[in-house]
Amino acid sequence: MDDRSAVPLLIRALRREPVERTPIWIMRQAGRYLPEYREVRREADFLTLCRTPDLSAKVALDAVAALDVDAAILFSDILIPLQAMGMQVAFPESGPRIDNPVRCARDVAALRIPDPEDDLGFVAAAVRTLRQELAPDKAVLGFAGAPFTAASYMVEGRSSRDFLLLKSLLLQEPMTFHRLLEKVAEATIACVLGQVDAGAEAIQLFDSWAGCLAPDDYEEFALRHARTVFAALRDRGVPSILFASGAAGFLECMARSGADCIAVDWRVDLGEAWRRIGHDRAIQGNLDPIVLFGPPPAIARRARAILDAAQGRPGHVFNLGHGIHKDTPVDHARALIAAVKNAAAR
Ligand code: 1CP
Repeated sequence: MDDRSAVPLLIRALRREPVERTPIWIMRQAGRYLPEYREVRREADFLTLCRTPDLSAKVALDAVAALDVDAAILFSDILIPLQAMGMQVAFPESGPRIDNPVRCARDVAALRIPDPEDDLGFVAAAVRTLRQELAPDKAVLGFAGAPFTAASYMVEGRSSRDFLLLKSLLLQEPMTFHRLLEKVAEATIACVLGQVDAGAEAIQLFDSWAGCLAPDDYEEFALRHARTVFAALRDRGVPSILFASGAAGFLECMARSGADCIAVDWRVDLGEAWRRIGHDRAIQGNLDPIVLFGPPPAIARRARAILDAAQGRPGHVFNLGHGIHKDTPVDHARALIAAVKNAAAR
């Protein structure tokens, strides 16, 4: 096979094929810790960046150039599709905010299902540019929020510590809450299939806040609706990744999501997590992002420990256990990537 027709390393690993080395990418790899990103942000606010395909593709490609990771991830946000559903989303310095949160059945009924071309054409255009510009051995990753995490922003209107409004709705009006999640799942399917049609070769769903749920509630309210999305991706034959943070209490449940790969954080040992998930699924993770604030030899040692826990089994994708911190020294991120790549040569 020549280079052009080669399947990217990350995609082969997600299919659990034996690979020459463990692929690596970094959650939130395009962001404020990169000088190239800060440069672009001086000229454009965050929403403009997301809605302008050339700028979105540029910052995603800049991150790949700066780090030499094995994938570019679409530069967008999990709140962008919510805007297309009718939510008023703003991204001030203090973090994202929704000014018309969902609080009752009437609010749920008013939500629209976006059309991937009419409402999110700028996303498709960014993905197409990424696939054109990126080296063929590197993968283009699309993403969306998992329905539960997307709904958590829709109900709370911002990020939350205790998810009081969200859990109150879940407890007081479970049918309304399910209806909301069904609609978000439907919108998410439109959104990720739009990305696939534009050239995304794998899709990750971020269930960043699912760790606030008890295992039974995770199964009923988060897993059920994530499954709907993964079933739609399965029909397209596109490998999928499910990330949740703080998920040690329900890893076995995540393994039943229909995702090909489960992404875990650092609060669980990778070897143990993989046994619980089952070796018939790929696994992604799981370095604590704050380890990148330590000295490079310590970063390499901890990366090695994670590779050892994976035991060279096919299906491990190296990543952090959550998004990279905005104050991370870029050299330390590079040291991690070098350590993971060089491990294969050992
Ligand atoms: O320039 C800026 O100041 C904006 C900061 C920023 C960036 C760079 C936001 C606001 N979003 C993003 C991009 C982003 N968000 C990407 C693409 C970049 C990449 O990965 O290279 C992705 C995949 C996301 C996904 C995302 N957005 C998640 C899931 C990942 C996670 O870390 O858990 C979540 C929870 C969000 C919401 C959001 N958007 C922005 C911020 C600061 C946040 C988190 C706020 C919070 O804690 O609630």
